[in-house]
Amino acid sequence: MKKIKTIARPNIALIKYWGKRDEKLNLPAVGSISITLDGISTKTEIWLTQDVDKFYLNEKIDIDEHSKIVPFLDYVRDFINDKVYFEIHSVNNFPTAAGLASSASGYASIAKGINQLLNLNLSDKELSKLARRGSGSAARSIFGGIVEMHKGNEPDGSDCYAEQLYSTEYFPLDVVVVITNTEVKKTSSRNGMLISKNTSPYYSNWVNNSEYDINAMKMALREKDFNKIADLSIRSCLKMHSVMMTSNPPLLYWNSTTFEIIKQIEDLFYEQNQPVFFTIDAGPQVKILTTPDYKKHLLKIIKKLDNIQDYYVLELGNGAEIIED
Ligand code: 2P0
Repeated sequence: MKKIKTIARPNIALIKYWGKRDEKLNLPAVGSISITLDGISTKTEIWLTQDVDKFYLNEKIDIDEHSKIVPFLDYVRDFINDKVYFEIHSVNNFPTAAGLASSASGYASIAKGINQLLNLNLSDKELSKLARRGSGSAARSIFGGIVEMHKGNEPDGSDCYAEQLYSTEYFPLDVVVVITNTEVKKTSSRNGMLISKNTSPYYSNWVNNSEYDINAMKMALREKDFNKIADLSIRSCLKMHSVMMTSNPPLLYWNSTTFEIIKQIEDLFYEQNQPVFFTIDAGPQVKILTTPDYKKHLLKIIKKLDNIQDYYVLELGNGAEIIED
């Protein structure tokens, strides 16, 4: 029996994705720019089985996860026009509640595995479109280093895909993920995006401004301008959270520790001109980015923080890969 093993890593967006232009095809309303991480990953084993899909996350059947993956596998069956079924075992080497999108590394590793298992010979661009069907952010985890997700304009999503802007070596960044709370979030990103689209008075501005943010970040990256990268990242994050907070019901993902850390990092960057910035996703964890030179100093600051539960020190990583036996 042919069995494929793959690995993919989570990513963190510097220019954020929040909102869809098409829920059914999972097409984002805005483009995004992310970095793929190293040090944490999802490993997936996948093979063909009979009559019914089986999905194990961390060696357990999870009803919620199973109900999310079956529509994705239905799409694969439509795509290849063949009634094949899959047994999939995905294992994360990081806690699911850590605020690091496990769906990104999960679906990227599964898409990579399906491509190999069924000899589809998809290019990475097509692979990112396939991964996007599982989770928007998964399209970005197909690639390593610094990645752009194109929102595209075509109704069928043919121009909606991710691509690598720069490899892992281009711009050395270190990432410290600070865990402030490990409870599962009340509102998933998928539901939250729909609530924001339908109710936030700021949503249309968020969508209309996104192209400017993408282009400004691409220029900052081209110029390797840390301060511009930092400022654009912080403001994209805060704009996204403004949309979340002004949704109805409000999507308040932060806690008081999240806010305390933001204040400290904001002060370090904007007042003390230190090379450090933050970004936050749909949860209370704070991702702090810095240069290799400043990392040691940053870790000293983090160790002094009250009320944090844990932290991970990570770097930029590669895209989805086949693991050879
Ligand atoms: C991002 N997030 O750009 C943003 C920031 C969360 C906040 O991409 O519905 O799990 O599967 O496409 O990919 C999380 O969204 O959502 C996400 P779906 P996904 O990283």
